[in-house]
Amino acid sequence: MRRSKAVDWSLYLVTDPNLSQSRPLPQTVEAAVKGGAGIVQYRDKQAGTRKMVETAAALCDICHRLGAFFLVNDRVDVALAVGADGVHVGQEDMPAVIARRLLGKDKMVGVTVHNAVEIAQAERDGADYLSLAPVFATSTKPDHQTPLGPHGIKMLAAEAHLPVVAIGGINQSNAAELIRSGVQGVCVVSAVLSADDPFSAAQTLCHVIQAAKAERR
Ligand code: TZP
Ligand code: MG
Repeated sequence: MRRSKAVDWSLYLVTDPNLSQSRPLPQTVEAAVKGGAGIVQYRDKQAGTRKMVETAAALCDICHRLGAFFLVNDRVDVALAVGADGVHVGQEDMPAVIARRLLGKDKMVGVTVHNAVEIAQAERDGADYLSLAPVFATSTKPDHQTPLGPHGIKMLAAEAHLPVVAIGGINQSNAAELIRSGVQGVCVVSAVLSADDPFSAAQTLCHVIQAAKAERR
């Protein structure tokens, strides 16, 4: 993948249409990026295509204006329509190898993985990064798989040859432990979207993550 700047995986925000505390999503995303989120993934399993394109265009504009990467969950068509930096796909979404073919080599393709077999497959399929999920049980995604726990994350992160992030139940009190287990960054939904102050929530998470990374060096 060709990119004009390096990706800082440290804090990766995933959106959810049911969180965000009745604030407009673009406002929350802007606050989170200003607080330090370097990547935003627009994820909405309920909206129609028209609404997705409108929301994605607004979020993409905010992210690019503020220097963050912008990805769309699953929907290659929506990502292409708004000039997103790429897509993130799960094991039941568009196969990564097809997403790669449709998007070309210059866009980012991320894949959610739960085990070593899926890691190897995603790497063969041309993924740019992997998301290990879930670390902990979370009500944000009620149909999640069995939690891997920090130890499982450590084992799987060691298998990967690509940048790895972790997702599921991560917040200010456990982010450092995840970074110490070898992932490049953490993905959060509720810890930032549902916070009273998403800017401060993102900023505090970034501080915790940077301190854990400094310890690792
Ligand atoms: N994939 C695995 S867990 C999850 C997704 C999208 C949701 C994580 O949400 P939260 O609120 O950060 O636990
Ligand atoms: Mg998906």
